Amino acid sequence: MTTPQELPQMPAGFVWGTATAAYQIEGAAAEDGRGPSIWDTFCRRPGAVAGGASGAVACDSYHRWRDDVQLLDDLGVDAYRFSIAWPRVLPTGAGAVNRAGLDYYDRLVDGLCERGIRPFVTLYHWDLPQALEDAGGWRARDTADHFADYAAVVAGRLGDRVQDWITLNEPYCSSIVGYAEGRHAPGAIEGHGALAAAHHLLLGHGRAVTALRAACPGARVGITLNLSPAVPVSDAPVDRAAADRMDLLLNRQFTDPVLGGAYPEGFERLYAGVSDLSFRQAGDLQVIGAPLDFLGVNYYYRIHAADAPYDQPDAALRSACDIGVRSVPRAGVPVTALGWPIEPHGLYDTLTGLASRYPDLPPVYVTENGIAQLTDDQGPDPDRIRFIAEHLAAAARAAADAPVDLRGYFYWSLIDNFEWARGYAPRFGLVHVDYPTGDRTPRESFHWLRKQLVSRSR
Ligand code: GBH
Repeated sequence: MTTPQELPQMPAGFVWGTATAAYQIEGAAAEDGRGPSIWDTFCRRPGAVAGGASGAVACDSYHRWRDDVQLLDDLGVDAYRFSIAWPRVLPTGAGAVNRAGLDYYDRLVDGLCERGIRPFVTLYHWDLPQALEDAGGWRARDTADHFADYAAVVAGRLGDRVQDWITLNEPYCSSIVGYAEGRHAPGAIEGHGALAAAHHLLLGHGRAVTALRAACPGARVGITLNLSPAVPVSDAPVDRAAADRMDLLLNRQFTDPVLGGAYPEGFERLYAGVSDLSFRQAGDLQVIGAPLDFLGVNYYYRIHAADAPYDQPDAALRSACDIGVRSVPRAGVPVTALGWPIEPHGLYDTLTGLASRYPDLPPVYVTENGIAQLTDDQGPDPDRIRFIAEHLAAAARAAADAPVDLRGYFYWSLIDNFEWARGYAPRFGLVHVDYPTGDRTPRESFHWLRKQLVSRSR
């Protein structure tokens, strides 16, 4: 039976959408001149991805994008957030443009516009061209310049129809998970390199903001950050301090430079010995802190943080994620099939917290929020319906209680897809995808959301 949840009334003009990312849905990894990305390489590393899976075929959206557009139209959303694969546009990351790669996004954007669906384009959702990684990847300052050049190329082609641009998706993941935890591509475990990567990602973001505005007058430019409130597991001062370190690593390391033009207080202390921070240059923070048209927030869960011994007591050998904190399960908190705590109030705290920390907070979109199931079925998904309704309600409360100009919500994801290191088992979709046929079947949550959306006009 359907759970009777309903969505809260949102202000006129509120944007309803769904989100995906290139490597997770497109497939066609070697087609029409696409170059290899760090994820193609990482997926070949034994043990890196569950079941030895890769995005080589994924949902085959490169060929089946019309099906995706049809689903969006059926669902009745206002907008679709998708990402562009940098190695389709510039196979080696810089230099010659691959027209055929751009043509794909051109067709997709036309398809969306024909149905009145507003494209929100993410320029970087983790798929760095392998050739740039071979030259140092995000550890190298040049990569920030190449990123801005790539942004200009894309905006030059799509900027007549795309106004809403997201430079980066979750630079935390690209830097810390990719270069410090090693659980994402390129799979490095470093201190200095990971912090340099984070800085160069932000620098690339700032340079791309300028490039996008130059190539596309009228562009609205933002960045998407994954934010998770870090709460201490106890009142003990050591746990409070641990939660604060986690908040710094996960949230403030990114929000303070982007929204406040400064690195957070305590940053140098936290990484003393891990990195000399020599990658920072005068003027960088002005570039990184360029005023934005909006902030994208991806919210999935809260972190329950406990003090823990460092994995590597010698600071010089520590990776950038080794900050003496463990994320621990909390008794009584319901979790998703992936074990992620379900705490809609964490979205409330995230949004109200942004408003109180940043007086000039730009308009905000929730650019991702979603729940996975591990079962491969098309049956009823009441947990997903409840998850969406409760998170929307929390977001609406935050917008009512705090000066947060909340403009929209994108559910992750439209369709089941390649869930990075976890392969294809976690399914986040409103729509079930059958592998390997690629057949798409809307779930009950899709029909529920559709019913909620038809009642309001576009
Ligand atoms: C988003 O990241 C991504 O933007 C999107 O591509 C992805 O499909 C979606 O989430 C769902 O995961 O595996 O338990 O060790 C969200 C931030 C940070 C959440 C890394 C998962 C690893 C937790 N992610 N984190 S776990």
